[in-house]
Amino acid sequence: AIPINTALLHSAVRKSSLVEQANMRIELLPALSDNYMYLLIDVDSREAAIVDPVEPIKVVEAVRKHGVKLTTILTTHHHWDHASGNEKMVKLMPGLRVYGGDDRIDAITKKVSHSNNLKIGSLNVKCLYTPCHTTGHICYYVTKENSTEPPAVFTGDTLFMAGCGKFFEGTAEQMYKALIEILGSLPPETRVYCGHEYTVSNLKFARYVEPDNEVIQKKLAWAKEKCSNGEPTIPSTLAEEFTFNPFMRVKEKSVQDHAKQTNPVETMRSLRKEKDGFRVPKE
Ligand SMILES: N[C@@H](CCC(=O)N[C@@H](CS)C(=O)NCC(=O)O)C(=O)O
Ligand SMILES: [Zn+2]
Repeated sequence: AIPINTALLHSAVRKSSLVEQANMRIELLPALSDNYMYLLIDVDSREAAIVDPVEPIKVVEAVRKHGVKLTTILTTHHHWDHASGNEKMVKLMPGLRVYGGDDRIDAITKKVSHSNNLKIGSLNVKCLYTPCHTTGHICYYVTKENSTEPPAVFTGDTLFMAGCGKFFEGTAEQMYKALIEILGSLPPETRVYCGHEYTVSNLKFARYVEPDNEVIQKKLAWAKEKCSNGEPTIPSTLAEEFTFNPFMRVKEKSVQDHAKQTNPVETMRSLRKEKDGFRVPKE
């Protein structure tokens, strides 16, 4: 949780960015100090959805700028830095459908569960139930039929670029299932849009876990450069995550050796515990 006053200061200097893929357009909208909201647009129908609209005014501006019809809120989980904008969003744009996997989500109109499908224009959205950070966490996997472009997945606070969410309401078994079995079996080219800009601090932990992994060193230098320009490091791809994210690499010997474990789930448990107490170095 981030205090409101510093939050507003930070997001004023963080730039938005637009990614076009598969007749879907995704605008990254920085919010609070390090959150992301994502405007997902179906180019064919000009229908749009917003993921975790914690700053509704910014969403309204983006919707106007693109000239699209916002029909849907996709909520990843009930925490205030993701869901507390829902009520105001619905007041500003009456009639919005509000999806989520938890009764604690403000203004929810439709509770979803694993493998539920919904449509944003011609885009298919599949709900992936990934409890652990919270018991009702949902990731949203977006595809477009007959498209050669990669799909997208909105991972909230389950999978971060180079990291994962804290296990507030779940276990290492659940995070293993979420990261390795559910998200990890999506197509490797799938673009990953996560809930926070934590990439630099996550990669510093990754470097501590695997000091000899050169991919981590390179990605960290790249991410620092991006952040110093106020630019997002998002999206990554699932294929990339398997090369530098320690929580996605719990089957790798180097990561297991660091954790002094031989079992992937125990490695997951040990890494999370270690990261909870990790002091991120300045450099
Ligand atoms: N370590 C976070 C502190 C804030 C925090 O605890 N964030 C939650 C999500 S709202 C989390 O799950 N963080 C993952 C982590 O610290 O590894 C940061 O880099 O600012
Ligand atoms: Zn969060």
